[in-house]
Amino acid sequence: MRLPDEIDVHGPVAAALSAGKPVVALESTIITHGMPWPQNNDMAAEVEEIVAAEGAVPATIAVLDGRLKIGLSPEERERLAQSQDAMKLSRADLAFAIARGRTGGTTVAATMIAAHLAGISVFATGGIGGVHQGAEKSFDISSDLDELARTPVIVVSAGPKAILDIPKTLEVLETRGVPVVGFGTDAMPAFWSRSSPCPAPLRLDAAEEVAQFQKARSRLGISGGMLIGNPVPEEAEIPAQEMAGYIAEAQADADRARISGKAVTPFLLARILEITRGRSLKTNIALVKNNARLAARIAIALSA
Ligand code: PSU
Ligand code: MN
Repeated sequence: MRLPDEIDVHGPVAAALSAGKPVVALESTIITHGMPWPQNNDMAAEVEEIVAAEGAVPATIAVLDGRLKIGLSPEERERLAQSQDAMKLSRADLAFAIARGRTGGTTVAATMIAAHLAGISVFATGGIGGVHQGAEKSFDISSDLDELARTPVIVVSAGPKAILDIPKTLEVLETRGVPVVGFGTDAMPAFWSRSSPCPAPLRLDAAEEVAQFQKARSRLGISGGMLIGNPVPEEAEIPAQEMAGYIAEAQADADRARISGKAVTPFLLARILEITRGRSLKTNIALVKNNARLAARIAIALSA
């Protein structure tokens, strides 16, 4: 398949794709807007190592100086992690950054688009975007949800970020026809916490089962992505009742500072990091690593 001229596929990723070997896409908004330097770079490097140790090839996706990169060298990753003016790119502005020669981290939505273009069908992130608290007034609903409905990539997450309205996020996903699978759990995971009051709409317990489900969907011509909710490991969890207070405090600060649009999620994550004195960041790193491991296993099951 001939890729658009704007895309650069990193050598090891290109080799794996042409040999039909398992590849896992990784997003980069978590690097540019989700975590501070230098933990962002360390996290990104460790996540790639985990994917490789499982036997799949990691492809961190980002836009660097107008080039859509499918896989980064360690130098490129470090440059992105230190960049001060990186954009936060979603479906609306991915091509803008490319046309204007800009640099940016790709959100879940933009990473899904890029992964699908390159022929990658599994992707690991931390938590997806969704329906924000107070969305009935702000109309703030992440375009991650629409992308899950249209682009056939399996997204491995620790659930919707708990700063969101999780019941409304699940309702929108159901309306849009997106399967939401609790991995080894009956309760929908809530990012920093292993469970939320919402039941997981579907449950699977093994990577092979996820692969079989996605293969059945594609044989039936049911297009679109799938969301896996993989609970954060127990030892890294912050219980939901405890998180609720931190989230409410951060949300009140965001409201007072009139934060809106793309800035909301980065503001809340950074504020919660301050309020928990770094504990939320440790949990975030642990859950991303856990998701990378599962994504690699799913990619391997899909290619078998
Ligand atoms: N997971 C994390 N940290 C993050 C994100 C996910 O652990 O920062 C990013 C993803 O790129 C996701 C984005 O697409 O947050 C959601 O942003 P918004 O709510 O503005 O759509
Ligand atoms: Mn938003």
